[in-house]
Amino acid sequence: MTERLTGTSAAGGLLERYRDRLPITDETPMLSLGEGGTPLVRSRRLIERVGCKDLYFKLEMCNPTASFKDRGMVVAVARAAEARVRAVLCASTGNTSASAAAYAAHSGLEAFVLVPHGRVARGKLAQAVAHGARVLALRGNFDDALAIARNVSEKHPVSLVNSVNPYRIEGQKTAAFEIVDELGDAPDLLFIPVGNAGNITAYWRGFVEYYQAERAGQKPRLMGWQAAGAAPIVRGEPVDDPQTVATAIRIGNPASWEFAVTARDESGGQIDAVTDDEILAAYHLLAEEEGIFCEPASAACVAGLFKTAAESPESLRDRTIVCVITGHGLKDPETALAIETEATEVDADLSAVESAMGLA
Ligand code: AN7
Repeated sequence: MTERLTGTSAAGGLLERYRDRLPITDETPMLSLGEGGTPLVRSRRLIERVGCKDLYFKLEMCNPTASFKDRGMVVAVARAAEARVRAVLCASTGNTSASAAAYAAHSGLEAFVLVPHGRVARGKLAQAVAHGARVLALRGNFDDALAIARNVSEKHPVSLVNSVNPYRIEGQKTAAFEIVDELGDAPDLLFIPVGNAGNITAYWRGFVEYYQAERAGQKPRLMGWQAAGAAPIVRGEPVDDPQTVATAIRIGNPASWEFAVTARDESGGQIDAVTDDEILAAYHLLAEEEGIFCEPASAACVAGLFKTAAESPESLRDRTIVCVITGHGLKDPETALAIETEATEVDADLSAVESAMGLA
C-alpha cells in the first residue's frame, strides 16, 4: 500500500491542482509543502522606465523553499518515493539542493547534494543543512558536479533530481499555467534568467500546452538572460570557467541547452547576456523601487528588460510583460550587505535615533 499524503495548504498542492496535466499515477504520494500559486505582482514604479503596457513580476521566490525549484521538485521527489528509491541526489548552485533537501525530508528520503565548493550562497547551504541533507562540497564547478551526479545515478539506486529529470520540467511548467489563468491569456513577452536552462524549457512547454488546449489565445516570446561571464548559449560554446555575482546561474554548459534554443526560436524570442553591473543595478532597483528583494540571478531578467528598453523601446510598447523572479534575496545576504551601505550603528536612546533618522 502506498501511503497517501495530503497537502496542508487550503488550495491543495501542485500535484493536487494539476493532477490532470502532470505525470503522476494513482500510486504517487500527494506530497505538498504548499508550492505553486505564487503571486503575480503588478509593477508600480519600474514600469515607468520600461514604457510597456503592463508589467508583472511572477514571485517564484514565494515558494516554500524560496525558489521556483519546488514546483519541479515536488513531482520528482514524489515519483522517486513512489519508485521506492532510498535517496535523491542533485548537483546544484544552491537552490536545487535546498529544494531537494526539503522535499526529501518531507517524504522520508535521504538527500545527497553536490555543490561547488565556496560558491554557494550561504542561505541555500543553510537550508540544505537544516533539512539534514548530506552536503558534498566539490572542488570544481557546477558543470563538474552535474557530470559526476549523473554518473552516480547511473551506477547506484539513487534518483537524480536535477532538471535532466523529466519530472522537474513537468512540474515547473505549471508556472506558465498560472500566469495564463491569472492574466486571461499568455503575456506578449516573458523575461526569465537562464542557467542550466531547465526553467525556460519548462515555461515554453507550459505555454504551448495551454495554447494547444485553447486555454490561451497566444504564446509569448521568451526572452532569456544569462550572466555575461557565464553565457554559453549566447556565445555558442561552453564556458570552462564561468564567473558571475549571480552564483545561481554560474553554469558553463547547460544541460537543457538544446531545449532552450528550441524554445527561443519557436517563440521568436532571444537569449542574451547582461553584465554583473547591470544585474546588480536591477537587483537594487527591484528592492528599492518595487519592494521585491530577489537574489542576483533573478534580477538578471529585469536587467535584460532594462537593456531591451534602452536598445529597442518600440519592441516593448503596448506589450504585456512578465518577469520571472526565481529566488529570494535572503538566500544571499552577503551580496546584499557587501554592496549596501552597512547599517548605521546608533546608541539606544531617543535623541540619538532621532538624529540618525534626520528628525532632530
Ligand atoms: C534563483 O540550483 O541551477 O535555467 O542548481 O537558482 O532552470 O537552471 C539554479 C538555477 C535562475 C536558472 N534563478 O534556472 C541550481 C540551479 C535562480 C536559480 C536559475 C537558477 P535554470
